[in-house]
Amino acid sequence: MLNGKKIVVIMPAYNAEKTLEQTYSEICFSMVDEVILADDYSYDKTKDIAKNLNITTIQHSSNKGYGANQKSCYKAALQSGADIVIMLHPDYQYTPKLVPAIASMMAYEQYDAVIASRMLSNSALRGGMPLYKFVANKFLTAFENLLLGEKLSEYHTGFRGFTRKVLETLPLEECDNDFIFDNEMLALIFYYKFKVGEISCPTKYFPEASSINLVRSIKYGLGVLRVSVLYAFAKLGFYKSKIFKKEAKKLNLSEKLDYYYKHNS
Ligand SMILES: Nc1nc2c(ncn2[C@@H]2O[C@H](COP(=O)(O)OP(=O)(O)O)[C@@H](O)[C@H]2O)c(=O)[nH]1
Ligand SMILES: [Mg+2]
Repeated sequence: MLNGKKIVVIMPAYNAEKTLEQTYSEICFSMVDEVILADDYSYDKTKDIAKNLNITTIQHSSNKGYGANQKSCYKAALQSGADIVIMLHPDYQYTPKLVPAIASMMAYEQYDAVIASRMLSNSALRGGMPLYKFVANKFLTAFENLLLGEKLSEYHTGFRGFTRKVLETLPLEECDNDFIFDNEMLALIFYYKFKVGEISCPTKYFPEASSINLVRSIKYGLGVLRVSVLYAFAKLGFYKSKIFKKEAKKLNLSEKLDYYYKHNS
């Protein structure tokens, strides 16, 4: 709990047996109330390790993808009464020690969503990020900032936090079931005018960590270009793609009016 808010850490996991325990052991349990892991039909011992650690575990009966895995996590977190949800990859590439920093930015109501950026402190290359990923990250970030009219240091980190309101409002079920889910979610957060904060975060690339390969990275990069262009189209009123078409969910009347005026002023 922090400032009366229930803090839940979610872990979308796939073959994370080598790194899960280390990641879990560094979570600050004086603040974090619950950890929920969704196992996307791993072929290693991820789910057994999660159960031994007493982590609330959701088991997919087939491999559904990284986005689908996150959807399962967010649904479970909302059902368990989370006020703030922080996604932490179980591959130990992001330090769990920054969970409290991320949580506090939302628990004290300064931001609706927070990303832990590897690019703010210029430490990504020192942490072992491959040069091609670094250059692609810079290029895609510049492109997306331009088309969204925002100013983030990156859109591609896997360490992020959201308030309950964000998760209840976004039409996440419309989003991709694979890796582009992350980018669609951030675009939607801006589309719905939520406030996004950033903190700097070290990253480490090491053999046991999971990292998408070149082919999947290219697919992801093209997806980011597509999401950015579709965002601009939706904003300009040319064309509303599936994720931008849906009205905000679960808003009460005053919130709906607020939303309407923000989008029509
Ligand atoms: N469901 C699912 N999850 C995956 C897959 N590949 C990786 N993951 C999980 O998603 C997280 C992010 O993927 P990762 O490969 O680490 O990406 P990167 O480090 O951001 O390049 C990891 O911590 C994995 O547990 C996959 O094919 N399916
Ligand atoms: Mg990784």
